[in-house]
Amino acid sequence: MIASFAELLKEVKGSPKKTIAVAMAEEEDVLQAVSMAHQQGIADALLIGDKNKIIETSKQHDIDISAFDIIHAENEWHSVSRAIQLIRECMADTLMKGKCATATLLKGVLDKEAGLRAGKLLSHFAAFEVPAYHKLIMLSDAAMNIAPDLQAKVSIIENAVQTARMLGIDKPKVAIITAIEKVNWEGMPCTLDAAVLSQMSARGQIKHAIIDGPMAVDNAVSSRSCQVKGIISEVGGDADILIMPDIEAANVFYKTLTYLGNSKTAGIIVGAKVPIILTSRADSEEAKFLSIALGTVTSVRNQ
Ligand code: COD
Repeated sequence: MIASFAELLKEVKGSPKKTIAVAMAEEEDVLQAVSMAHQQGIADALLIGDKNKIIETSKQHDIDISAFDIIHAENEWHSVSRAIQLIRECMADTLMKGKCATATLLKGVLDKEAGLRAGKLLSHFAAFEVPAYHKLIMLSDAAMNIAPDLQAKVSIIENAVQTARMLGIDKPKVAIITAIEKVNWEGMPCTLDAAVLSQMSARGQIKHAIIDGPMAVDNAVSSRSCQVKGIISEVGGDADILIMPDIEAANVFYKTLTYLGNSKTAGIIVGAKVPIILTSRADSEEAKFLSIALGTVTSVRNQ
């Protein structure tokens, strides 16, 4: 079981190298991250974007990109579609977002003819190493599905569970996060979804996980909170995965951990033909590097 990013890196360094197609690679942090991944034997890269700007950015920040092929693309959309095409032609194993907008990348991925759909819902999966928690904590969906309904939540859970299992967590503990631990069907309909998801898990309709909800974040990560509130739960205080009610809650949680929680972060889109390394533009070079490691390990284990 991978319980820290150090363990993730150890695992990925012992795995076969993968090739990343970087869409709109003319961004300093992205070039730093792929260069570091190459130096550490984790991944190779194809840099797609404005060739002059890629070279200029690398020179300006003294980044060694000599090992990578650069494929010129006229504009943002051309960069995204060319990167996706290279994956479809098996020239690369994972896709990475460079300077392009998230929505542009996702629209390219979702394109029915030329995209990377695999016949199921795509969702964002993030992992955090937080000093206050005893293992990695995983989160979905902070970046793709805006307001998932019950059916979409089932798919989001299945994607997250599958990814956690690739990290060696055989039966992840999943907390369905809401503001309270009881059902309030009128005021907070997400609590009703949480109760249904929990029961679906108990009856084996969602497999390979232990799911409990509704749960507030404190119940999910603190046994003491469960004791105080009289919650008896296998998940309480030991959750591996937090499923948020919508993108707003998930994104606020993601950014709070990143900026105020002294955490390390990695994020990818799962459910497509290949993992998509997708970080926020303001995320650190380290977050981009760790996301490459996460994307690479899931690519290796997905084979
Ligand atoms: N998985 C699989 N198929 C999907 C998904 C998904 N998650 N989302 C949409 N589709 C399919 C639909 O079934 C349809 O066939 C087609 O894609 C278009 O669907 P629309 O019209 O609902 O989708 P778009 O193209 O308008 O938008 C899709 C986005 C993913 C771009 C949109 O949901 C979005 O903007 N999400 C938030 C992205 C964002 O801003 N993230 C930043 C937060 S950091």
